[in-house]
Amino acid sequence: MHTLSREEEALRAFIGEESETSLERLRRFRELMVRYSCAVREVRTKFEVLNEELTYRAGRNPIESIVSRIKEPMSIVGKLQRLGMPLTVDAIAESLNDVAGIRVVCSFIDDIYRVAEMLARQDDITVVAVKDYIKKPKLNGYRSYHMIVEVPVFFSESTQVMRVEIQLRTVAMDFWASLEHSMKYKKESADRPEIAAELKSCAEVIAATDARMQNVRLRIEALEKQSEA
Ligand code: 0O2
Repeated sequence: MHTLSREEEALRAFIGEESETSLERLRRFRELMVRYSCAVREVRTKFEVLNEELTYRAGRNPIESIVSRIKEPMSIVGKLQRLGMPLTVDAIAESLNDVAGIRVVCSFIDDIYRVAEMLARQDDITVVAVKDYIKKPKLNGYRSYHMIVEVPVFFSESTQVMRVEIQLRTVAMDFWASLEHSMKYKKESADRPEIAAELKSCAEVIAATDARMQNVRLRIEALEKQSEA
């Protein structure tokens, strides 16, 4: 018996009964995903360009790594259902901000604000929302700088403005968030107060270390300037 893959299951939720209309919906779904994929590539390139230029100018790279992804069809279905939205292609484009996602891992906290500001200043970027979980961490200790941006993508016959979710964090914040996510995923025991408290305490140690590492870098830079003068 053919078992449905996660993508097939999700697509089936979208297309329902087989009919011409369903095929048209499937085509529009695939086209939308292509558009998100191109939008992600554009924003990713913008960060790569900034990183290359800043590395050349300052002699050190502010960005350690960039990862991008398009949300899995099953996760799209799950999120639309959670939001009580209809399972339609239009609902995806109108209601979801995180179908296209980019994670930018920076060396230091000030690098995050610097590259975020440089991106926001670009003519074709519109910042739709910002959540600063570095200045205001989540109760569980999560820290990151989140932006939702709109970027125009130029296709053969039209220009489409697409939304992309960007998460900027330091290497240390990324270490915490990745492990916290993998340990908590679908495990109810991970919500126990003593485990939550331990994770929060780790996040605070990491945040303090981030601040100290930045301070060390600033002191080294100041000493270098002094010796050049
Ligand atoms: P996944 O699997 O990483 O994609 P919204 O996206 O606006 O509907 P929300 O919660 O208001 O929902 O958005 P927010 O706060 O900007 O968080 C969006 C993403 O940030 C999450 O996506 C996670 O990737 C990350 N994130 C937020 N809070 C935490 C946290 O406490 N721990 C970790 N490890 N990551 C977090 P998803 O879709 O929830 O998950």
